[in-house]
Amino acid sequence: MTRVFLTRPLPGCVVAAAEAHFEVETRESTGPMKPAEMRAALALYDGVLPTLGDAFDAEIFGDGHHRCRVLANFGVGYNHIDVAAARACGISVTNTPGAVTDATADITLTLMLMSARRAGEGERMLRAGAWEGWHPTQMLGLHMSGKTVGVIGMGRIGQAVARRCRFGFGMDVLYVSRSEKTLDFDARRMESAEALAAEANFVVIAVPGGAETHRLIGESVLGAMQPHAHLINVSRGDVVDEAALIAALTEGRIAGAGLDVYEHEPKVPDALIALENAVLLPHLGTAATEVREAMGLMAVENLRAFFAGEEPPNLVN
Ligand code: 8YV
Repeated sequence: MTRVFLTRPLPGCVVAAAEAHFEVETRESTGPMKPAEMRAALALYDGVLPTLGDAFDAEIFGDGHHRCRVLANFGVGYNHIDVAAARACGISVTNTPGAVTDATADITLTLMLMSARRAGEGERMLRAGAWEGWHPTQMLGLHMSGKTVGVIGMGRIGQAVARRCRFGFGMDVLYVSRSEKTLDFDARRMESAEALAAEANFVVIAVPGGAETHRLIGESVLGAMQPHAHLINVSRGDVVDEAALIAALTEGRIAGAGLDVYEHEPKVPDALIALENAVLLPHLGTAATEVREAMGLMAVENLRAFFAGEEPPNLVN
């Protein structure tokens, strides 16, 4: 029987779906896999369902002799897996696009509103017993409706964010993307991230992550932003130069940042935590019951198709 390894405890319906097709074993830890665990998983199972944090790099794939034929990633981002090295030893990699789109777009809007309207800062003040009562100039933020959002990376998530901003908040949409997109709403493609940053009230990062987008947002994009503008990142932490962001926030060169991802999760720089104008969420992008179930079922369907000899619907290599 085909043996499949689930690298984290997953929702019951996902485990049941996997058990309908495979002999399933689950790793009980919620933390990232250690190198020895990843090597053992490749050696002992036909299919593995890894997640964010399981760093399947070239060294883990090693000499290329493994029992494992497929890594069905739980999540859309697969920058933790060296897909070329996987391919080189005959291992297919799949992901879960679509399942994560709306939830990630929703958390983006949460961050935009929280940052613009100083929601985290206000809640901290109230809980600290420091609220002295309403007055007309208390804790004023930026009004979001009717403003301009600049989306960097106009894939599924970028488009879902743009649509929410356009139709929910009447915002103008700018974007940068590797290719011109055919969109069902008005949006202006900009020639560079800097040009977008100069005009946007909100700069939203929705690129896929990985080597190509490492430190894409640094001094030059942050420096182009306006002092009232907010930077929002729901992609991968290393897309942003965190030191440059901390400097821009500390010096008031931008108004705020809303982050769901960090370069070295779960470590978040103390300097960032100390800033009142940073909204910091613990990678909650897809953290909703139905979404995690849908992601898991999609990963299991990729495994089922693969072992049935079909092309998995979400093959990335
Ligand atoms: C997931 C994400 O929860 O889908 C992604 O790429 O970043 C997340 O929101 C996480 O990756 C699970 O592996």
